[in-house]
Amino acid sequence: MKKVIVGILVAAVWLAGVIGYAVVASGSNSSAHQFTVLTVKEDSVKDYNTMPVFQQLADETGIDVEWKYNTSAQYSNNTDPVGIKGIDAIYHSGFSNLKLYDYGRRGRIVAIDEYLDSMPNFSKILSERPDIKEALKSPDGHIYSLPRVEEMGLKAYPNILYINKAWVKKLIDEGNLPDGVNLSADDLKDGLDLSREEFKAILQKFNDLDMDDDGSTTNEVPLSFVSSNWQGNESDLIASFGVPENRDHKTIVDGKVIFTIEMENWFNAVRELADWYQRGLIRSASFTQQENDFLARGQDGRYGAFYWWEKDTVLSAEKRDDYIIVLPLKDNDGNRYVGVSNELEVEKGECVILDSCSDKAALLSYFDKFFEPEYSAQLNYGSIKSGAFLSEKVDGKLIPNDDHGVQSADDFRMKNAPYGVVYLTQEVWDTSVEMESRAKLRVGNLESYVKPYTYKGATTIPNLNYTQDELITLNTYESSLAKNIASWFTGCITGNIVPSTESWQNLLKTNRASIDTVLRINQAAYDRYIAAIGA
Ligand SMILES: [Ca+2]
Repeated sequence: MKKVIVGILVAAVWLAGVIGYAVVASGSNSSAHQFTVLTVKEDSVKDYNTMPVFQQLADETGIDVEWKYNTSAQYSNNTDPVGIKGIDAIYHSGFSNLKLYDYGRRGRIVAIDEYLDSMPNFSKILSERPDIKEALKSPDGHIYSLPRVEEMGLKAYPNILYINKAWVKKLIDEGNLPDGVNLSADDLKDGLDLSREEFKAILQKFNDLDMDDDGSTTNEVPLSFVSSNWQGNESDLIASFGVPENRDHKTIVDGKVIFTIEMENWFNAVRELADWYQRGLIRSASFTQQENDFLARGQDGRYGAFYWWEKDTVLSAEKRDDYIIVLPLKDNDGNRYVGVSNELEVEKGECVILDSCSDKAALLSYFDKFFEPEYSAQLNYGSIKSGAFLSEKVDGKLIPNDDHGVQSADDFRMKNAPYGVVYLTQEVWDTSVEMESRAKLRVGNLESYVKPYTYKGATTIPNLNYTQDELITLNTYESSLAKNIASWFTGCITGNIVPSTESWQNLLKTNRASIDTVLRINQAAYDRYIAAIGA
């Protein structure tokens, strides 16, 4: 008996030792491999700390990250987020080129290129993609942030024109088509071919008649968009005048950086849109509303036509079939044009590591996993375990699950996907992750109805790598120039400024120094970029 008790005691002491050791081991482990990361997140998005994708990352890497949150409003109120105590990194930092460089050269954020030994995935990307490497460099040649790369070939073309087919059908049926417009019911399918003049005449009917038969002719919105928004803006309506327009009014044509506002056709477009506004075809709401207002107002099929990427988010389920895609509007010579946006598929300031981080290599080895297809997919769409993808792969590819019951695919994704640092390229779509069906639909629509009409020689301005002086100069000129253009543009269309040639010339004259300086710096940086990537 005594022996047994001694045995138990020995075992207990031994066990206590093991447990004690284990506690100490995991304790020291966690002090080395536990990090706190601040992320910018709205309350509607789920807690990252309980998301399965982050649990999977913790299991695989042995690195434990505790996520802390700022809403975007809180975050933007903080003028020095890098100074926040007790954090090792900032996710969704959104730092501009100038901010990255400023923090980087003062040693407050980490030069990530010095830790590539701990980052096999990121190293591979930099060696395979010189354009991405070039895009990420700061003026001193260092890389101070981790990027988001999502390549679908979509972002350069953020506007598709949709028209209310049911209303056009009603015009046909009731003999109310405008003079000179010849359409039959058979024409009313995706790819409707209209000149800008025909489109304008149809919008006039939408404005004048009671299209929805509710007894009022005042509640129809002939054409809607979200002015200067990144998608669904008025740029391609202006492009129809033969202008490579985008919301920055700045693009590259045949290797030359230009401002569209200097083109006579741009001024002609502004003058014509002022007329559309006077006639009630476009309304003041298009210049004041935000995305959410625009989407809410479109649900019941009140828009005669609108610009957006896809119609499903704009319309309630029962109204979607009422709308079809219109080809880019023909000008008087029968030509069609669309511009290319400067929305980039490589976004720079997604994540920065603070100098105060105690084990930079370990934290960067954790973030390096984000670039792997299976993690990138889950970060971008939601965790496999929460149902963002089907449980079985097909031909080695993750298959998105589009069915979330009563919840829309958009809603599900907004709540379940942290976004941020991802690497999703054509190779990934080909081999590892099936593109969402709505993304495939967008790609197909753009290929068929938009891209073939790109203004000749127009290309997106890539992520340019500026010198310190250039960054400071751009910072001085760019935002005031953008404000001046926007207020003149909106003022002319909405009737607060008379869109005379003199007024336009005066806009160019008063902003001449800014225009020339911005163009000169952009061109120099673009020329260096082309030389660096060997294009
Ligand atoms: Ca009505």
